[in-house]
Amino acid sequence: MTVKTTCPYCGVGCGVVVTQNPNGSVSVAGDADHPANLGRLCVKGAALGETLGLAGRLLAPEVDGQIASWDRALDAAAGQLAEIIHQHGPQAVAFYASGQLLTEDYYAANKLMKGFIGSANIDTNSRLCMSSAVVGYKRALGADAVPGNYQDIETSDLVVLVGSNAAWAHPVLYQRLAAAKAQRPAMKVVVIDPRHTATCDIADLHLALKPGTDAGLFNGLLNLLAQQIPPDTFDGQQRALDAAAAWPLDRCAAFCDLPRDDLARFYHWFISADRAVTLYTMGINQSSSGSDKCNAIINVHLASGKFGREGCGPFSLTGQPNAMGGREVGGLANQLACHMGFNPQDIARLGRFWGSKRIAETPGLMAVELFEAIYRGEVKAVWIMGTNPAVSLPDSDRVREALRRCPLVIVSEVSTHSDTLAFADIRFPAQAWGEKNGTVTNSERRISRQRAFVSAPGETRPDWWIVAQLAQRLGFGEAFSWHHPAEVFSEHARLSGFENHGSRAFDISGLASLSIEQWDNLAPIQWPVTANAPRGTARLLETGQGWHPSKRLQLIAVEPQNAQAQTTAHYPLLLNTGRIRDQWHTMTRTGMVPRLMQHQPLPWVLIHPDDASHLGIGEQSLVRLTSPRGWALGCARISVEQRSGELFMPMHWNNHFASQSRVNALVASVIDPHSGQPESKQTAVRLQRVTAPWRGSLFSRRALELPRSIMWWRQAASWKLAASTLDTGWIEMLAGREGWQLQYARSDSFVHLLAWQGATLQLALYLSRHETMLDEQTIVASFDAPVTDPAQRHQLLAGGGAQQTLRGRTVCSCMGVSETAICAAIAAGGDTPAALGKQLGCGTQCGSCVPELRALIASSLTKAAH
Ligand SMILES: Nc1nc2c(c(=O)[nH]1)N[C@H]1C(S)=C(S)[C@@H](COP(=O)(O)OP(=O)(O)OC[C@H]3O[C@@H](n4cnc5c(=O)[nH]c(N)nc54)[C@H](O)[C@@H]3O)O[C@H]1N2
Ligand SMILES: Nc1nc2c(c(=O)[nH]1)N[C@H]1C(S)=C(S)[C@@H](COP(=O)(O)OP(=O)(O)OC[C@H]3O[C@@H](n4cnc5c(=O)[nH]c(N)nc54)[C@H](O)[C@@H]3O)O[C@H]1N2
Ligand code: SF4
Ligand SMILES: [Mo]
Repeated sequence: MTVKTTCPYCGVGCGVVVTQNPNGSVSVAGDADHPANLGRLCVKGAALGETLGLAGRLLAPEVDGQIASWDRALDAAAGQLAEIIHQHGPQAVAFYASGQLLTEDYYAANKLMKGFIGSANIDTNSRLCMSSAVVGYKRALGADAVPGNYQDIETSDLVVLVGSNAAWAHPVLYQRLAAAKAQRPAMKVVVIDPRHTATCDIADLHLALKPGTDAGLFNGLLNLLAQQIPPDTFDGQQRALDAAAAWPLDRCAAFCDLPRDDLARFYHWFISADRAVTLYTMGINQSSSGSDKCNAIINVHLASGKFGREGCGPFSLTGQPNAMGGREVGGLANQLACHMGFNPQDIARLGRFWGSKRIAETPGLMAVELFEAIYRGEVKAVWIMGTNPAVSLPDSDRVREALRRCPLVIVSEVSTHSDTLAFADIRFPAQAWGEKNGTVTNSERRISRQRAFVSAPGETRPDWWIVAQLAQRLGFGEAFSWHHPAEVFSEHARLSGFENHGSRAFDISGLASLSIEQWDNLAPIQWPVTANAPRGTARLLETGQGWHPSKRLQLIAVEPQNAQAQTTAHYPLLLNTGRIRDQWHTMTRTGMVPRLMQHQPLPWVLIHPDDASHLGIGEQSLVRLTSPRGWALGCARISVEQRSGELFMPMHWNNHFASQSRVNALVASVIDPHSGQPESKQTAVRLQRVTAPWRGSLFSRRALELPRSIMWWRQAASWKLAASTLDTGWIEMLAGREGWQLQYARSDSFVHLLAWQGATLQLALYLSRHETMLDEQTIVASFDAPVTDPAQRHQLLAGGGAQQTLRGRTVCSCMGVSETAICAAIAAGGDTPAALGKQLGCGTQCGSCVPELRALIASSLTKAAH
């Protein structure tokens, strides 16, 4: 059986074809007919089949740690919510939702909170992601609407990527861009990022600006464009141009810490290009002045006429698969549904449509404020759906304390590897990708279906159903009496067109009368979808009109601000955070897939060589980062890709995958005043080398609680360990309790230890003061079958098989090709990615390792030249 669905990871929104094989396994391929990816997939998408197992799934409702029936769990949740609302009013409860919910789920949650509970305290992880972009669009265009589409990126003359590492974060879109540039080399690509990232691989120019200074850079460009704009073309024009006039080239170059000539070249390219697209993501949004930065970018596109036509436009890439859908349903605390706002007309309109007199009349608490209010005890109940705030919010130790204090925490989850679940009084098991049915909207406004292709396991239910059941128990049954997600979608579509008449950009009324079958078969389509545009709309702003009452577009005067995080003598380095290629967010879904752990198995900290040598830190040293908020551990990677004085660390590792590598333990909860988005990209920290002479690996049949003296990082079936002293007492105690027999090999400088239950291996520990070679494959395989042969047991104790091979790090996750193999092939004359691909297969599937292949070739050529 073959089903077409949509990838549940990034906002590119790739179409996926899933085939169920007769042996029960599932194979996944890119959908050649889907306009977002035209058949391509990245490694995360390609590995989706490997995430479908039930290990680590939350499968039954729980109340106070006990498994419960749905009725009991829903009754408990509704009863306690109702009690808190009764005693303290609707403002004392909150929902915290996610851009990974489906539109139908999201619509239901937003309707319950804003329409019936009567508080606007529903916010979402999109606050940490897209909220600055939303403010930027609303201020400039009058609506939260991404004007362009993916083809515009391919047909542009100049593509600028600002604060975007698309090669890793939006890989398929990046591959489309790379292919377009290869076909039309005159197209220019500029990357603006303090770090030299994989995205720079195709760049004609990389501007490694000082973090947080992007608004100065774009103000400088607006200043040069000022002459081109006829007077009074835009609202706010004079003020914006006056603000920009203070930013001549020299000041910009100094402010951004960029070579003057490089900056001038970029300005020249932008001004002289007929068509330009600027892609911007978290390096822009996640800032204490992110909204202004978005407008600084939109300003230059409006001022130069590079919008509303092919190959042009400001283009914020959405992060999550349905961040856009969340914005459509009004999932942010400062919006109402379907692009409505907190004005009397919209409030009344929603009341009429929903048949409710309790519509929230004022904006609710935004994510950071919300968890602060929980901490202070003002919000007494929170329902978290599809997000892991104990890991992803800034100042996450304080967030954890807030959750500990909160009288009622309800969590809807699919995975037991979510740190947030530990704080839940009530747990609802949600259906996961492949089990649930609904729609998502990608970065280019394209609505696609996620379709179920396996039956839902255990007691899992769709998120919209859970919300509707709870609403019924709160007494709002009639408004939540849907039987199928298509009914929810249809209601949402009707609302989008309700009394709209072109005043709200988001209008999918053309889809309101789809039957269940038509909804099920819905082909990807870009909103707006209306009677006038029944087949969707590829591009907005083509008439030059926006959605402000005046219909005019607006330039915003921007006063560039520095990041609020400033280094001090005590915290002298600036920490930047973000994504790696093969992991998704807090790892709950990608952390257990061995092939996704191979590219970067440890949370590294990228350090400039000058800083490293100054601090006595070597490659692979264990390092500790400290900020006024907390600390985290990582593994040093020394590289000139990083500016000196700055560091980078991935955001992914949660407490199920590392003892303490949560980057948000360090980040302060500083926010943008307009969007409420945290400054997640800049934190002042101190860096120290950690001395841990004992290093090694642990393999175990089941997850274990390790003692605090051990630092660890989990990699699917194994744990990498580091410790300052040797302690095996905890294993001896465990073995005593479990009745395991222990087998040792040890000296002053190493200990190898196997725990057996009869012939069954339970645990294998290898710790040493020196580098030890382990044959991990053999060790892992030894857990699968009894080991009776004493010689075999001895070999295992020594570290695995007879011929120990060091594969080295995996570079190409799709084809499983290691760095060692690649370097050998380069040494033998394979000097292009294509040649390596032909020989080893690397880089021939999703292509996202090609930048790294090129870097390996370059570095081995340099070595050869010396
Ligand atoms: N592999 C993978 N892909 C993902 C995700 C994932 O978890 N894993 N998550 C998805 C989500 S939700 C999102 S939001 C997107 C995020 O996609 P991106 O925003 O592309 O990813 P990040 O790594 O967070 O940050 C992008 C870049 O911003 C740079 N940066 C930091 N500070 C500044 C600055 O002051 N100015 C500029 N110009 N740049 C700066 C960083 O160095 C980094 O390279 O990725 C999506 N795709
Ligand atoms: N320092 C720093 N912090 C950051 C960022 C950064 O760059 N730097 N990026 C920020 C950004 S852009 C984002 S988007 C956030 C992401 O942060 P989170 O949203 O916290 O990250 P996820 O791991 O995606 O959490 C989603 C959770 O939902 C669960 N889940 C998956 N599918 C379903 C479903 O269908 N239903 C339900 N109920 N649950 C489901 C998953 O198992 C997982 O636990 O992190 C933000 N935090
Ligand atoms: S690019 Fe994004 S949507 Fe496409 S396959 Fe990769 S993670 Fe999925
Ligand atoms: Mo995001």
